[in-house]
Amino acid sequence: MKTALITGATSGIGRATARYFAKNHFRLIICGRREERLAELQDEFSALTQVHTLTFDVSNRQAVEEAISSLPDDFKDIDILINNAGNAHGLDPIENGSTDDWDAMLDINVKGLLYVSKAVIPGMVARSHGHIINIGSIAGKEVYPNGNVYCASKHAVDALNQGMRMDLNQYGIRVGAINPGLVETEFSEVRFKGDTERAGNVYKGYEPLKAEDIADIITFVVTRPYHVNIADLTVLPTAQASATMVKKG
Ligand code: NDP
Ligand code: 8X3
Repeated sequence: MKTALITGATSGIGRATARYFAKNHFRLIICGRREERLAELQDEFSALTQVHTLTFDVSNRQAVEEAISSLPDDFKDIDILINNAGNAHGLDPIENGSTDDWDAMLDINVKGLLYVSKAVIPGMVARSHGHIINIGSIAGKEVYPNGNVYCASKHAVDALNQGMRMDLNQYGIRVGAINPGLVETEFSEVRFKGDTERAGNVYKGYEPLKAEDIADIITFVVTRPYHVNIADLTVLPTAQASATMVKKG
């Protein structure tokens, strides 16, 4: 049985991926800050597989180290790491951007991904086996107006995905990125700080991706034979041609 650790499993892409993995009977370590949601998911999945929950903020280095080192023996050997936790905070021109928003995006999307990877990679290296999937974005391939720091954080994920793949190549560890376009999740609610009307408008007038679409692809990627590494995949709704071009109506 494979063991998978998913960050950001309480919502959106991470939660949908956890559901797909549970159906595939992967042993699951589900992570997030919202403990009640993790408990609900543990109940939901426990008939299908073994589940362990870890409640921590990925941007808190000490909390990350303590959480990963607290894993019970059955869950310690992580085969698959899904670096998914992340969000956008704000959508403002650079001259008006909030430094708190900038800190949050860089601390969570970049440093958080690094802290979790740092805690998990040594076990993969010791076993010469493992698969890391970094959730990037179309925003890591292109920059769009007012996306400045979020785009920078996802460009950093793109660079780290390439760097990790090179450095871990000698250990036979697979590393790849999935870069979604517009997916209807809690992402825009977080970006617009709870303004549900503005968030809802992001997904109106066309058919956005669903979290399950990405989860299905992640499940495909992790179930390829071990010599196959899907290194970098961009997935857009059919209505979306680029970060800034969406056919509506
Ligand atoms: P959601 O807001 O639905 O989910 C985000 C998840 O990240 C939640 O489970 C949240 O858990 C977790 N998270 C956020 N901050 C932290 C933190 N500081 N510590 C621990 N966990 C955290 O958004 P998505 O599912 O859409 O986003 C998942 C990933 O996909 C992100 O990396 C995002 O950038 C990326 N993405 C999303 C796209 C979209 O259009 N939706 C497109 C391209 C990429 P909790 O709040 O419980 O901590
Ligand atoms: C999320 C997609 O286009 O809102 O990464 O940046 S976008």
